[in-house]
Amino acid sequence: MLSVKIEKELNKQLNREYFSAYLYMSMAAYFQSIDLSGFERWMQVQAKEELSHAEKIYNFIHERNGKVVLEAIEKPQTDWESPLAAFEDSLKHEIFITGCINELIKSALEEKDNATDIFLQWFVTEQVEEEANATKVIKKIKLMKAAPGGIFMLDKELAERE
Ligand code: OFO
Repeated sequence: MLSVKIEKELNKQLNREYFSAYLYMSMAAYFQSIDLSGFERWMQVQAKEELSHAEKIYNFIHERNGKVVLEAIEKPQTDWESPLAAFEDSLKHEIFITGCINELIKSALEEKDNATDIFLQWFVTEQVEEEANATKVIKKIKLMKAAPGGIFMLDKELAERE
């Protein structure tokens, strides 16, 4: 059974995961608007991953006899000055999410809620991958800055994300 505090914090994290999906769909729409369909595809796949994160938390709250409470999802930013700026924001967001997961684990340990602690370990590993994925694209954008046409090659590569 979840404590009131952990139930509340898990619901907050649930909202953040839905916001993450919303943010990445907004980035996808930005890439669509500048005709970079590979970048758009990458962000759409990312948004779907975020929905799967939300689903995991949604199910866990119920499994632990808690109540899922959906709050309003904040409006995400809608434009970026460049593909690099969008990916830098995505990395910043992932670092923020990593911090939230760490805080949640701290609370779970304070409440002696081992089940929540163990559940959240999956997210700890996932966040390493999420930060690495954004970092990889940022590095590539920076590397190809001097190469004309490089952005289109990267667009092709990002289109292949499953
Ligand atoms: Fe991007 O990992 Fe969930 O929010």
